[in-house]
Amino acid sequence: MDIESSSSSCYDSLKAFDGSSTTAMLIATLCGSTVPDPVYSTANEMYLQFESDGSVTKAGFKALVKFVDPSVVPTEAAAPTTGCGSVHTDPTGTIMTPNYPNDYPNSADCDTTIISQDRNAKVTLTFDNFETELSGNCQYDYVLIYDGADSSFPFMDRFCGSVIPGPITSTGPDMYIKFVSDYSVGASGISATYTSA
Ligand SMILES: [Ca+2]
Ligand SMILES: [Ca+2]
Repeated sequence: MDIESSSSSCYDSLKAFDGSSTTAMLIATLCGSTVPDPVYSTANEMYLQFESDGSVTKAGFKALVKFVDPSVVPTEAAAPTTGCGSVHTDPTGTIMTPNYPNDYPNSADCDTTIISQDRNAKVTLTFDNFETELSGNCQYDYVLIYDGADSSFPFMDRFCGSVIPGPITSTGPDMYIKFVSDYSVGASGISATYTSA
């Protein structure tokens, strides 16, 4: 594994999607020279996309593909929970936690990615409602926002509780939003709209 990276992001990258194209959920964005843990799909398809930017090349990667029985996939390595979270490519849209406006489930882990088709656009996320379990450092239930297509991009903010955060705008064309809930105490959750312009 040797793919050009910076300290906080990937200049060149190998992306793995949980399906047959880039419209499937993004499972991993890989770069750097540390051999990553195995990447698992949730079903029988995985789409890999290697991209290099305008300068600096490295040796690249070599990977082994194995078809395995789902029972051997480690739980902690399994792809993110499906059925919540999504990939959005429309210029505007709505994002909600599962069951909204009823309480979200415990043990949710929802990954939402907004990918602008206009690669010069920025994404603005506006919260319309925000009701999540409040905890001191937002360690129980929370939302994380990253300034790019996944959590390898710069972290922007972390929210919990019931104060509606102000709008957040990315510096680039993509935004990644992760919602996590713990094992107890729910709330009505989050409703937000985004615009890409
Ligand atoms: Ca490069
Ligand atoms: Ca909770």
